[in-house]
Amino acid sequence: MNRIQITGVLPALVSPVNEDGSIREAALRKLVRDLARTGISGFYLCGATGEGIAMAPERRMELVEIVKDEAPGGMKLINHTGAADLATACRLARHSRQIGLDAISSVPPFFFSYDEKGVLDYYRAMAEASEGLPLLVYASPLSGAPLPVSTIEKMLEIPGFIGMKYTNPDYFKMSRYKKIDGGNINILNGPDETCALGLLMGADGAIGSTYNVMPRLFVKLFAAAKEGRADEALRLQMRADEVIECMLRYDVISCVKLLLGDMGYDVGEPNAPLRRLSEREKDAFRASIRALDLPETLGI
Ligand code: MN9
Repeated sequence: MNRIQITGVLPALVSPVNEDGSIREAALRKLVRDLARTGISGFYLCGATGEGIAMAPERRMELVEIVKDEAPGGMKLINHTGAADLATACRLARHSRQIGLDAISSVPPFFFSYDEKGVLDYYRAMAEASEGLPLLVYASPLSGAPLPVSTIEKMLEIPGFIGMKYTNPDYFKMSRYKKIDGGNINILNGPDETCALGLLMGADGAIGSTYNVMPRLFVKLFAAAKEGRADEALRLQMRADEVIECMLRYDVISCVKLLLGDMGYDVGEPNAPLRRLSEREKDAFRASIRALDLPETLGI
């Protein structure tokens, strides 16, 4: 089985929501439609940037159904189906199969400290519920359970397991994961700040929050890295990092949502109680972006 099924640039799509958590359908549809024209290869839904863990399962299902309906054929749709309770995770995985999404993904089980058997049982149950949809483990500092190479090797037995979304700037460690099964493991870079490094060190593609607002820059960066133009990839990375540095001073999800709002996508604020910017912070953030004077960096 060829596990390298997802390549290119995939925005970790923001979830446009109202105060009561309901989906802003028109904004979502417009965002998906426009981003799909920028050269990206798909979307990662309901992950950290997509606030899935902070949303009710029904809302998550509604959101992915709308995206499935709006996204042009050929866009890879990966659904983060992780939840603190296995029944919800399996329900979301089953739903992903039913509506024809391309892959599922999850952080390892969290809150309690699970042992390796617990971690493997969690992913196996989700894989079974999805009837073997391609499965990406989300290795993120946001989640507890450790994932040594030896645990990931055991996942090769799980039907559908293809690889990892790796959100960690330790690229030596990433390169050790990429050696599994002779390189037949799909690794997607997580940290946008170091996307070029991830791609140069062997990642097959990249998933990230800031690709919602800089899709074209990262599509160019991906091509440069994979065509051996490392200097060009690094030049683009440095440009993006000026923007990302401003976001990291505040909060990435809120800043991405704010920029999208300013671009005409009425995506609203993050779900409560996630961090929100005060009006002062919003103005200060906008001013810091304007001061960069980097034309053609931001934009869909
Ligand atoms: O993996 C995102 N990571 C988290 C995706 O949300 C934890 C990244 O895209 C970061 O938001 C980004 C900024 O730090 O690299």
